[in-house]
Amino acid sequence: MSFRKDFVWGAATAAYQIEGAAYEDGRGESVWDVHCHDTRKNPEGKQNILDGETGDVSCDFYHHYEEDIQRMKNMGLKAFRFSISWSRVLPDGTGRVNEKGLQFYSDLVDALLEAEIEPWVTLFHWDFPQQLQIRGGWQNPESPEWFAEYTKVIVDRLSDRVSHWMTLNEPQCHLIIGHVQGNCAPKLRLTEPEYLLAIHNHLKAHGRAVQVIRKYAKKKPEIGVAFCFGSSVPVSDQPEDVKAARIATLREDTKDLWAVSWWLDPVILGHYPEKGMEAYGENCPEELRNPEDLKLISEPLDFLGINVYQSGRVESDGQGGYREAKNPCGAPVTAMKWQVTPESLYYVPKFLQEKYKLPIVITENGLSCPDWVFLDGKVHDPMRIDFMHRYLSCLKKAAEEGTDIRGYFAWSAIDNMEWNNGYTERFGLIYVDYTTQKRILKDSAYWYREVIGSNGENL
Ligand code: GCO
Repeated sequence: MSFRKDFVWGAATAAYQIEGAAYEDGRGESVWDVHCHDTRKNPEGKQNILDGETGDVSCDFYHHYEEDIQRMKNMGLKAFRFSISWSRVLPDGTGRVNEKGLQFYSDLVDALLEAEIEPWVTLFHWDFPQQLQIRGGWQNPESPEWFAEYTKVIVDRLSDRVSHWMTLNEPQCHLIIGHVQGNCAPKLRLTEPEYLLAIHNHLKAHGRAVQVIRKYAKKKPEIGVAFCFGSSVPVSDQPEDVKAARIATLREDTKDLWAVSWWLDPVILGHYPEKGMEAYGENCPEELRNPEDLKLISEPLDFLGINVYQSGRVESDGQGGYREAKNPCGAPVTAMKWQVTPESLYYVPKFLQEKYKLPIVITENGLSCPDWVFLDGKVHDPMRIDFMHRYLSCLKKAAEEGTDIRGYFAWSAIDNMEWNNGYTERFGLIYVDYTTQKRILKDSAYWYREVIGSNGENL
């Protein structure tokens, strides 16, 4: 037995990381354009983006999408997850629609369908319109309606052909790294309770987008979110260690906003974690207990998307709880020094489905490798093949044991701009020479084609 017959085999990208054409055809600036072009050094003497790079050109997907889709077809992809640049379609964030921007996404969807690749659309992948940021961004109570207006424009134009939607990508990263730690766009360092209110508005925006899609979609929609969060795997498959990893992954009694409960509990269960809110004491805004807000935030979903790359290792503390376990000396890590923990794709979907009861889609999984073009003109990436083989084997085991897993999207379809790391990290199944914009399918792309062709039987 393997994956379901209708298992979705895909690869994922995001608008700001791949499109380029940042100042072309009427696109408005996003907070990431501003972030990249702000070359002031921080107190540690570092610029925002490594090597002072920007997403102005990137891998120029905006002009290469037709040939790239042919490469994805050659790779055997069944689905392509991409995000829409809000400010390309609504340059000011609301009001005026940029027809050229909207036409680009309509043409992209047509080209995907022509290639028999299912479009999976992420409405928001961090590139918030700058004109809305200067109006307060997610701190502005109007922001959910801004997002609803944008969603309506997209649904009206694309929902006759698009039926798979993710409202947000990794709200945790966008809000925590971008609004609390101040390391990513829009580089805010909000304090309590401001950042909790920004999170609340962001999740209300998600709820409004779900309502708009449900009401106006021309094709029956499947709606989800692509979440990331801190997760844990057990050092052994002993029941007490597995229990420890489950508790560590599903933490509910913490202020730590990386805890999955701060995001999935309101969105799926209709309430924030009570003990987590208590940990904020009087700094926890009353809005987080507002029944109408929580009803909006928890509009029913069809699937739970999770971006899973690595997990912490935990063991039983011998008293029914958990303690962090030390990573084995010399344990394998990726080029970005992320731990290689294939068992994440066995345990994390399992733990989450036990609690949240939704079908699971792995909306991102992959690794950065120091890829280059070999003398034979090919890009050999055995580490990526081994990584994906291990992770997919664990996912397959979870599926065979009854976890309802609907699909897997490799991150990423194509080498792209890794946010503050610029172009130094290569996650793609397709290699990009950024000087010539030449593309080369890596060995892993051909390996993935075999996996897709056998629906995972050959894992
Ligand atoms: C994320 C984002 C992607 C990243 C990828 C590698 O998960 O952080 O969705 O945009 O590029 O995960 O870090």
